[in-house]
Amino acid sequence: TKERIAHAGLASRLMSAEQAAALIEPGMAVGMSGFTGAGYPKAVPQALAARIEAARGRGEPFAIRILTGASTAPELDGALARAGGIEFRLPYQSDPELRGRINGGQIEYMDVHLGHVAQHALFGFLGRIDLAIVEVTAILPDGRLVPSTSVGNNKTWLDLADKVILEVNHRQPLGLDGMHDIYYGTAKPPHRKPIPLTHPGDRIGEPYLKVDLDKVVAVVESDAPDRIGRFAPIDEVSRAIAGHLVEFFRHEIRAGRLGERLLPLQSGVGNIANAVLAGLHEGGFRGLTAFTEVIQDGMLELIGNGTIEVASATSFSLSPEGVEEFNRNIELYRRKIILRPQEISNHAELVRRLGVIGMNGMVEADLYGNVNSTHVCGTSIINGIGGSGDFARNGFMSCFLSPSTAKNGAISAFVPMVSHVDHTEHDVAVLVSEQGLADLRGLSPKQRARAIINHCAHPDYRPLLQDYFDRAMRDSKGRHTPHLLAEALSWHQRYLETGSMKP
Ligand code: 0RQ
Repeated sequence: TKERIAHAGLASRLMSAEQAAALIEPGMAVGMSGFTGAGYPKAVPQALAARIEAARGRGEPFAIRILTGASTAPELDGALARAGGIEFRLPYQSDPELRGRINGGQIEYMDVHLGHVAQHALFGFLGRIDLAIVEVTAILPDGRLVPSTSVGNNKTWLDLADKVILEVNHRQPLGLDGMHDIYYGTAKPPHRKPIPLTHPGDRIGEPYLKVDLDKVVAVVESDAPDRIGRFAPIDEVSRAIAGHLVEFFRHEIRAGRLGERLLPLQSGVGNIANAVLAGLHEGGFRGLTAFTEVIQDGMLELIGNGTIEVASATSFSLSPEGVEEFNRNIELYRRKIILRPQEISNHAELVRRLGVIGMNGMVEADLYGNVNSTHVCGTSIINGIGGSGDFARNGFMSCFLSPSTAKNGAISAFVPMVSHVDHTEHDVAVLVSEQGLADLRGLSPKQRARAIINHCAHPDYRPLLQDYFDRAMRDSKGRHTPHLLAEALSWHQRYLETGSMKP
């Protein structure tokens, strides 16, 4: 305990998770640590869920507002959603219990660009923040905090919250000390200055988080691993998508639009992102950089084998094997990985300056290149927009990737009109499915439609899309972005009614 909590004043505020949870009141807005299942508080939220369940048992309503970095885990989102303890939640989430209640209409959920959360909190757009609950690796003798496996919005929650609860997790390796770069130079307009970062490997801040010690009302110890999931082995479809993208990068190098080392890469979450990273190694790329949000297993491998020289992110999302590998070679990874606040990892200014190549998954795209990253049939959210919009709008080039069909072919990922828009046609440069790649740069809407039908759509749906497009060209009032409005969402309606988009 002395090694992890070296500040005497804070050590004197040590208490149990139950005692700390008793400090939380109904209706509070609580900023919590956590990003893609890493670095979230593990003890206090569960104790709070028990307290909420007991209150509800007595017929007393008890729910709070929860703001995080991104997705957390069953011990936080899952436990509190199940207890009925969440009245409002932002931003990205991925817990099945929470998702079910959001889509059931019981929980208000606000989906926000991950790069916007900290500044919207600072501007006062999100209201008052009563409490921060932040996991840390250790507390130094002077009270500064060694961050955990994610940084997320922790700096902002610690700065803005009235009170702070710190969870010191003994399971997080002390070797994390020195891996973080916390930039304290962000301000409110009109007092902003350029952010002095010109390379993904630059360090522009300090390794530790700061907190006003008078605000810390509790220090709690925990000893539990992050939520760790397994990645599916790379299948044929993911391999094909990765193959098309790598071939496209080679083509761009030959055309002189990209150099041999490409530009800093951002890659999203999930199996396809992992496959693309593996594809880059097999494609012979070396000395690349990443300016991204999440370090997955694939990224560790690329750092290990020299494909990636340096990676900037805000969080880890590793499998059990990934965690073992990380702990085994933490000295190497500390030199190659920099974890930053998400307001920096996803900052429009930096993504644009560095010329980041964005590569993200999507739910569906339409004929004209609008992309839906979040909703099934326009009404049920999957996870949230995450950082995809920060990179799509501001990057050098934005690529969206998806198998051409979902649910065993019952759903086409390429539809006449998307049922929800996250990324407009203006923010989408390249679409990739296992069928091929549509390069939409410099094309008008009708030219984009032809490229998407011919290169991305599944052969089962290609004639249907072509037929829709031909009839829209004939019957649409306007011929700039031709549509048959009464029919544009009929594929989704058919899926809801019959279980398939096929007629
Ligand atoms: O559901 O498992 O129940 O079958 O969506 O789809 O194909 O496994 O793909 O894991 O890459 O996720 C868009 C969700 C894709 C993800 C999304 C169903 C499909 C399956 C998952 P099942 P896959 P992926 C940086 C960037 C937004 C955030 C982001 C995502 C499930 O990429 O959340 O980009 N992106 N962040 O069956 C109905 C369709 C569907 C569909 C797929 N057209 N209709 N269901 N599915 N397409 C990281 C962060 O920001 C943190």
